[in-house]
Amino acid sequence: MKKFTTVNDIGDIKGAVKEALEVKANRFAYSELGRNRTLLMVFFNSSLRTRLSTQKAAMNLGMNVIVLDVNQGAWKLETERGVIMDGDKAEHMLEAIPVMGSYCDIIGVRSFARFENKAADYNEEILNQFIKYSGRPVFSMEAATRHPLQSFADLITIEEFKEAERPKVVMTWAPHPKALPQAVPNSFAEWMNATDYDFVITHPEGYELDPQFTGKARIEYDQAKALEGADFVYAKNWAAYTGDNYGKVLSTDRSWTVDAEKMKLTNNARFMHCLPVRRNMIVSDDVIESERSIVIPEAANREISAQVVLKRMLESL
Ligand code: AN0
Ligand code: CP
Repeated sequence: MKKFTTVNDIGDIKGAVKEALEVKANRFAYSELGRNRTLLMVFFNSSLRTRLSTQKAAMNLGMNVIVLDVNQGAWKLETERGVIMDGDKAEHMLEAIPVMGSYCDIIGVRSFARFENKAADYNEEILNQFIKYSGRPVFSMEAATRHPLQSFADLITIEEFKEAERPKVVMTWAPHPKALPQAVPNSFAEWMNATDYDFVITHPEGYELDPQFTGKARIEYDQAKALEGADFVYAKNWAAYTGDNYGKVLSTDRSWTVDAEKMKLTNNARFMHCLPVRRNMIVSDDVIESERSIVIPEAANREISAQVVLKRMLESL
């Protein structure tokens, strides 16, 4: 595998889950595969889970790991070509990226949507420059439009916890005080559409996502109706995508918060969230603490999804 940025890069999804469960059962089976290989993780944004789980996955494979927090101690990077660099940015990405590539074998990049320019975000301009100029296999650690390591971990988690062969999975928008990217919901939708699950998305009007991700999913504006009979409730906030509202917070309506009353509408559903989560905005304390909440095993599976991706990349070096 030379690139991991979308569900398409993982190939057969059933095979990927099978490989993930094998890795999980024996996570040190390939501890020689990464010997003398170096992973560089480049963060333009904060992280807890991605940083720790991806580093752990690399260590399980015997790799060395370097982490660069671009905003803490690195030179400020110019991303636009043709700019007269007389401002505060000391270095251009066009030099920085191949230099980074020269110190490693595989690169992971976290670069969120900036909400300044919709086309730049949705063209994945930062991530694509890494793919083009680093000379290394590149994987997304959440880019502007997708978070595939998260969605892969979510899929593994659903496969582990599902009781029905074809579960009903409901992704619900929930309120949050700040504008958050669409990467997690886009990506989750893209991965759920690659399964045969009954997949429903619910959100207030104005929060429609890009149809290239929602695809064949059923969209239901009535949250209570959407939650009826759900086996999994996947909560997430995102900022508006459509038109001039791109990147805006249109609502912080707490009637969309997932609480115990909402969960009663479901088929005793499991509660999921990618974390970090704001309690009593996205989800009530009692729901996230309930025995139906699987947010911790979901986060733990981030190590597994990362290890499958790194293993496949190492195998193709
Ligand atoms: C990010 C987001 O919503 O994309 C990261 C989630 C994994 N969340 C925040 O910035 C709070
Ligand atoms: N879920 C997730 O990607 O978390 P971090 O932002 O902490 O990495």
